[in-house]
Amino acid sequence: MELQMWKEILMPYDLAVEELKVKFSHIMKEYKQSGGYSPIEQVVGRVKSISSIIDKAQKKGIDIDKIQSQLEDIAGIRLICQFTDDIYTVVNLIRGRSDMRVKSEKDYITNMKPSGYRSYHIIVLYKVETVNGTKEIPVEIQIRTLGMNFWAIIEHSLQYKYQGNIPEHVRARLTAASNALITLDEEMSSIHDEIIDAQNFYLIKANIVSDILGNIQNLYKVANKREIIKIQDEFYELYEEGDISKLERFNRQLDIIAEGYRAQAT
Ligand code: 0O2
Repeated sequence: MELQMWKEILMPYDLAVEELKVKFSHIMKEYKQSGGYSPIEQVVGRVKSISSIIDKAQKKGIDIDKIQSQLEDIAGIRLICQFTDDIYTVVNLIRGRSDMRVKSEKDYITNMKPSGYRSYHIIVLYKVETVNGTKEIPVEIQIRTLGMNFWAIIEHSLQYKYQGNIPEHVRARLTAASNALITLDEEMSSIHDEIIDAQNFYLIKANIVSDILGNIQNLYKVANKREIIKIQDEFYELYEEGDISKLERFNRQLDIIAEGYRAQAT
């Protein structure tokens, strides 16, 4: 097949990946903006390279003309989560969406692969609008924790280095690493609530600080310089102290001061 032909075939896959990256990133943003914790930590996506498509088609005995109907991971999205439980939250989120249809699911977390690979795979059918009309594209969504992702990336590189024949002693160490990561994921899940509290604390503080800085910036336009400098110094002191309730109280006072200036102006 000519390069131009490949490019045309892969175009809607590229569109599907780009659109889904935006959509999943937006889910993260929505959770974080409402001051909450996002079950998705990171979103990545890719269209399989032409050489990987040819390799995989050959390995699976798929005719090149049939790759579009028989290869389901040409378009791939990877969603990275902090905790194993988050993976199932994300799976439910995907199942409930109206813009993609779940075709199949594989739970390699409950049923780990013999290699030690763990991840949750969902094939969804996703519609894109191209200049040649609507196309329904299969997209493989891999959902894993940071630990599972770390292991898969390392193992993938070793597969590549040893051309699929990883020596037994390396394989044994990979299995040990996979077991260690299972323990790590379980350990992290057991302090799940504490970690989320810490992250929420950080987010709340960041939101208050951003509000305070906005208020100070607005006061610059209306208040006198000496008052602003006093407010700023007070803010730096409170920031160093790091007490959220004091910062909240300070922000409320700034709101009242700003309100007073607005009232004066009208
Ligand atoms: P790439 O380069 O990541 O795209 P098969 O591929 O024949 O095993 P199937 O049904 O096509 O079977 O897919 P499967 O096994 O559900 O998942 C395919 C993808 O999952 C792989 O794509 C990898 O990304 C990942 N994967 C599956 N098993 C392993 C594993 O043991 N180690 C690692 N590191 N990744 C795995 P590709 O096309 O193989 O590779």
